[in-house]
Amino acid sequence: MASNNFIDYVKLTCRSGKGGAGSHHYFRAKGLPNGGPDGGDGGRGGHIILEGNSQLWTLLHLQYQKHVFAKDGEGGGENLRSGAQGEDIVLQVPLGTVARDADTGEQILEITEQGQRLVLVPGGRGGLGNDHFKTPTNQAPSYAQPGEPAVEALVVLELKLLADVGLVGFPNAGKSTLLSVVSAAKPKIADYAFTTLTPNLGVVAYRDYKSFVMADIPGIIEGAAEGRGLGTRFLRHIERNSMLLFMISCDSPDIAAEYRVLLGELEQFNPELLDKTRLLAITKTDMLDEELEAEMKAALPADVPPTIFISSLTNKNIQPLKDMIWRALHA
Ligand SMILES: Nc1nc2c(ncn2[C@@H]2O[C@H](COP(=O)(O)OP(=O)(O)OP(=O)(O)O)[C@@H](O)[C@H]2O)c(=O)[nH]1
Ligand SMILES: [Mg+2]
Repeated sequence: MASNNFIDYVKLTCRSGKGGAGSHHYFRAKGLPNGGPDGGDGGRGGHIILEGNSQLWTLLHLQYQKHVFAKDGEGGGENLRSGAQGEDIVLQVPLGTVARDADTGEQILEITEQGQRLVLVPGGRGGLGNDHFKTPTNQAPSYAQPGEPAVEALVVLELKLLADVGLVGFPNAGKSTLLSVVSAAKPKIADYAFTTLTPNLGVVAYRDYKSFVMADIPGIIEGAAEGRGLGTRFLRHIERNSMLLFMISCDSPDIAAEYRVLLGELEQFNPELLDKTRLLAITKTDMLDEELEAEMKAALPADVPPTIFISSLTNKNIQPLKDMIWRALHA
């Protein structure tokens, strides 16, 4: 099976660093056997930090990093020397990453901006050395604080909005071909059903340095909700897309019927998918002459979404399609 470059969910076992202990040392020098307390503070344990990186689009790079352990802080020393801080771990994540407690599902934080750094799991604070505890009546406290313990957490990272537009269509409709034409993505393309086995993502450059993200998913067939074909599991990948582009080949025997089958399968998977804005692209129209295309346009029923006739092969109407998508995304 093709490797999956579409990781939008990872579970990490995290442990921050424990705080270093405060020292309970006494100053000693020749001729001064009973000096005052001079124990330094312990260093803070390492945090686990998330940092927003706008160059990342998935959580793929964290897929195999199941354990994330930061370093402990060092203990305080004599002569008021503070212990070194445990090194923080900084994980780069795409914008739109949400971190949740894996057990309760509660949201811990969300990364929304480039360079934004938030502490996911705080390191334990270092303990205070005995110097802090001297009082008028006790000039030689033997007490120093221990460091705070490390924090362990099972954390889920999820991408909230992975792509702006999801492609929906029967196998062979030309979904992957469109993605390969409008983005730098190189999905597998072939003239048999179920070429795409796992979703592909592409960044579509739009006029004046703008962009949107397109998700190409496996083809859907009638009965997919009951497990036919590749089933509908992968539809979860388009649940968070802002809009859906339906794609139907112009050689479909019945465009309206094909559209209704797709809609029905989506609805069975999750009725909320039908709340999204829909557009329809009739594909491979390089195979049509003008007369036939006009006839097909006229025959489209009123209940299909706004429709455009495209060809990825000849680039026909690809820019107008991008314009339609952009307008739908920013309506
Ligand atoms: N003539 C013509 N053929 C096209 C066009 N777009 C795609 N095709 C062909 O249609 C076949 C299927 O294309 P894919 O992009 O793999 O289709 P898909 O929808 O991704 O299919 P699955 O991954 O199986 O769901 C390939 O042989 C493509 O070369 C087009 O605009 N014109
Ligand atoms: Mg495909």
